Amino acid sequence: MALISPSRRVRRTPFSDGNEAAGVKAYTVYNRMLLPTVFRSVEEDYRHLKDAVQVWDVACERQVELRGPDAGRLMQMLTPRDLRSMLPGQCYYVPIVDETGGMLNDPVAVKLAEDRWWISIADSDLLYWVKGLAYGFRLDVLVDEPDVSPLAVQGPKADDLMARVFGDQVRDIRFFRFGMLDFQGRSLAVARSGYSRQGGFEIYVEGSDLGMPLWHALMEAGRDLDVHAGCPNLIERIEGGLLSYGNDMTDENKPHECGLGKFCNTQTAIGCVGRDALLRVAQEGPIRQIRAIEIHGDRVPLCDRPWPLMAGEVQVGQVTSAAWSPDFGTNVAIGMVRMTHWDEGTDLDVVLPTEVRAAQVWETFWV
Ligand code: THG
Repeated sequence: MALISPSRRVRRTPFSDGNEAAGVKAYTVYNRMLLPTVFRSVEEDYRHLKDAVQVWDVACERQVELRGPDAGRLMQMLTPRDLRSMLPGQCYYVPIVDETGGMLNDPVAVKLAEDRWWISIADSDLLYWVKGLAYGFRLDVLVDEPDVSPLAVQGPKADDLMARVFGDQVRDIRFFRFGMLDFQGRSLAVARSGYSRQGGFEIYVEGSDLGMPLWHALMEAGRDLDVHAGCPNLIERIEGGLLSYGNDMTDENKPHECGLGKFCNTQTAIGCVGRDALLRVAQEGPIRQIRAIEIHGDRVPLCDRPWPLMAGEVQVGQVTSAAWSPDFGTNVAIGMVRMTHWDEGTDLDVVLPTEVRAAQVWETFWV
């Protein structure tokens, strides 16, 4: 593909200079912001992520901040996950749904205090929906996008690298919890989370001015750990079954179709605007669902449009993410499959742009 033309509409991040110095080879656009996709090659980046430690510019995971007495009430209006037992210091992966139960986003909610939340969004304009609800319901809450840019540290050596920069307290942070840790006299939320299965942290960098100082501190502290700039890796995230909003699901899908039923408490999530719409699917279950798909044969191309999944002449689903996995020696993929064909081991055909391939449905991902 051709290059992306730089312009004001495609926002740079506080770490873009670091990516460029590290030799970023390709970007995508996410929340109207640059997101690196390749440094050395997708496969070299994959190997290095699984063996060492990487620093990822995920500033494009923008925050929608809710501040004020009605912040908690507004947050519960957005999601069918029951938030009543969530404490400050916790992060929750939360489906966000509209009044029809359709998925608008699948962010990480960060509870800073009873009256202050961040919604760390995937790629959709959630800010306008949240502002609309706050205004329409006359809620006592401020909604905006603060100057907060997540920087992820991912890989098996992430704990060691982070301890060198933030101290040994990082080792005590539990999964999907955060602590407030000091960097250059400023207090930053540091969570054990991230868009990989290799383990690691996300630093919510508050203040763009801190971006490059923190980037350099991590790179220098990790020299002997073979730290390198990286980015969410297509192969690794498909193996791990991490979904990509806009690719693997859209507002046409209910959370249960996305395998996110475990993050829905539709009976008790009182106040969620999509609650009534979701009650039926919560009771009866979905009629199509996300599945791990193995595509036989040699390396498939990048999936930039849905690839039909066929049972003979009948379309029974689609593949929306796919990549060659060096570790599993096959093509790993994510698809949405109709109930009649979603059982483990079902043989299907997948229609690639230039050929038809044999494919197989799996109940679990490659983890
Ligand atoms: N971190 C933060 N913000 C984000 C992402 C992130 N915003 C965009 C995007 N990623 C949102 N999507 C996801 C998808 C999956 C997960 C997190 C965000 C994830 N899921 C685990 C799972 O499904 O097993 C853990 C869920 C859990 O147990 O609660 O981590 O990565 N800040």
